[in-house]
Amino acid sequence: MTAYDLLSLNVVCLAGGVGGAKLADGLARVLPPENLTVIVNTGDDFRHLGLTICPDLDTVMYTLGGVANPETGWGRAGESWRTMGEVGRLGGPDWFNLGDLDLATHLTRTDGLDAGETLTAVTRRLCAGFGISPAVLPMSDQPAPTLIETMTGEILPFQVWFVRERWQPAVRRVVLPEDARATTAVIRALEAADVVIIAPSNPFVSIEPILNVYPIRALLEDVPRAVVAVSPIIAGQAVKGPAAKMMSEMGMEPSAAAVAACYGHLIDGFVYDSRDTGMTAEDGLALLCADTLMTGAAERERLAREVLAFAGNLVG
Ligand code: FO1
Repeated sequence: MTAYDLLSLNVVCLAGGVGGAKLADGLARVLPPENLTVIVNTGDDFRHLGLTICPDLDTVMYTLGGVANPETGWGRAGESWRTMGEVGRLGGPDWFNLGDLDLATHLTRTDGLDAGETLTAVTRRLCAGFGISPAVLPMSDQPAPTLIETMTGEILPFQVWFVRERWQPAVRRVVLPEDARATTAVIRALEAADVVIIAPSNPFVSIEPILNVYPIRALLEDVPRAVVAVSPIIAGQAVKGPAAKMMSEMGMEPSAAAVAACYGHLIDGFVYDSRDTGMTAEDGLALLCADTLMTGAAERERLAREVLAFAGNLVG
């Protein structure tokens, strides 16, 4: 495929938090906006201080909008914390940090949802406010909360485990809802996709919650679409967050090869990092070795181009 042909591919990116947002941003720098849809995990969403918080949608939105906090990856750049400070002083729950600018997003979203808008519609409106052109879609319009079962048998809401407990309680399994349904927008985007890119997000708490939403997994299994995943594990370690720790706790070796095995026959191609060695092709899985550490905008764009060229060759 020529570089020109690659730009005419319809691309869907499945994304969780920071890693997903970075690759989505790289893709947005390369593709015409009408050819890119980002489907985002909403399993992390929760109600807090009376507000609906959608951390992964916001991380993707702030990153594509160029307003993300570069140090944390989540939240807004140039943030102030006066409201949160006062919540803490008044004895309110201050374990989940909501900055003053970030609060504007949660207030606007919650107000829209309370007025009967869908999450898809309110996300479109928020994206317009941040000048974002590609479609950013929540995986579902209904709540589809991810739960964490710890080794002690305790079941924790995702953000309680992730932020309040700093992902320290060892994980026995991730519990996903059985009745989650995709939106019409998500189904249409996947039906029209030539290529689906699974971003370097946590396979268990970012990507699996998306695949678990009916009928997303079945749509990915449809042969004409090429499905390519990018490893979030480099040399046995997660670039960010608990993926490697979870793999060890759930009885897997923390490695790029184990991530590829988790996705199994769902993927046609797998991108692993150049710092990894010993990855060998199995069962006809195509492999690409690339520098996957997206340290800046130029690296995001370069990785996006390499992944697109790789995926373009796999389109059936
Ligand atoms: N992550 C943290 O580790 N600590 C926080 O206080 C925190 C606040 C927060 C506020 C808004 C938001 O959109 C995300 C926030 N995150 C925070 C990140 C977040 O909850 C996780 O990184 C994701 O859910 C995992 O992808």
